[in-house]
Amino acid sequence: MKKSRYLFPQDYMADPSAHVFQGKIYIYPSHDWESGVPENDNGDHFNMKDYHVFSLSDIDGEITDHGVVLKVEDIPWAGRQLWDNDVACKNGKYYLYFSMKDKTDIFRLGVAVSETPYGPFVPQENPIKGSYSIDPCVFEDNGEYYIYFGGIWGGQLQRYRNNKALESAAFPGDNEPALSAKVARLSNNMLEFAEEPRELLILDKHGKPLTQGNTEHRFFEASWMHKYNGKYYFSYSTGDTHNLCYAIGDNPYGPFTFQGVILTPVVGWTTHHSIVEYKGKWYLFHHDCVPSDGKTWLRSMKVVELEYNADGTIKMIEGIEK
Ligand code: FUB
Repeated sequence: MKKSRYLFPQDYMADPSAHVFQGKIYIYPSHDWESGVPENDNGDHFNMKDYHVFSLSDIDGEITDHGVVLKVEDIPWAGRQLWDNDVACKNGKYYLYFSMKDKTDIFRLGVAVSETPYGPFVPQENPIKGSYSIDPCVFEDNGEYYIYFGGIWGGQLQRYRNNKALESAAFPGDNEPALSAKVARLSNNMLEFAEEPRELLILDKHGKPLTQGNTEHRFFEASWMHKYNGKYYFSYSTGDTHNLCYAIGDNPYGPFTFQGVILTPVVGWTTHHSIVEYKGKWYLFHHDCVPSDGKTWLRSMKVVELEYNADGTIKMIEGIEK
């Protein structure tokens, strides 16, 4: 396996969502910076204020920084903290889905639209109706588009059940089914949920839902979906245990059966990724905090080749290379 490489050593970028558009890889990261906000369990120190777009036409080649494509101050409903984003293309238009706190400090999902994959992106007046929590990922399958989202702790998912806000945040007991990501089909115009978000079920090998106490494997944040040999691979971060894990299903809604770890913990608290095929090879885009000497809020994006075993399982990658 080839070593990973840092993609943009000039600045701190995290949560890279990579897609192939118009024959190139486009990367949509979060843009970390030193805002001075103290570190806490809510993730207030991840106080990002804009997004850049990057592209590559050769995986080992030079990266192009397309500059700032969306800023907090341009978003009418903005409070603070532009967290992870993702982009989908439909009928020649590009839709950027992002997570941000509104003016009442509640995370919502927003959409911004562009004529090109490299922006600038024009935000909608309001967040997606009925949206909550963080980390949107959009996946196209047979002409339908599905949005995956959610994140616990600072991502606020524990404040909801069945898409309704609770009186107060609550986690399931350790032996109860874990809180998990949500999935919804998008409307034809890509700007709304076409249906109530559904629970994304991750089952163990015996068909039982992963439990909240199974912290090494249960969902925390950072949803990603890709398809390989006709199967649907849902991957995610386990947050406080710092693994990237995956589960396989037969359709975009699941259920998904847990398979294992894709990436062992990296230097830094968060781990977040995307998986994409380019010119016949598969790649894992992710981040770590090696260049900032472990500052969790100053992350650097990387890429490494991802390989499959003959049975479709993914070969585990070491987060800290020897
Ligand atoms: O970048 C801010 C947050 O950190 C993301 O939304 C999470 O997935 C974690 O990577």
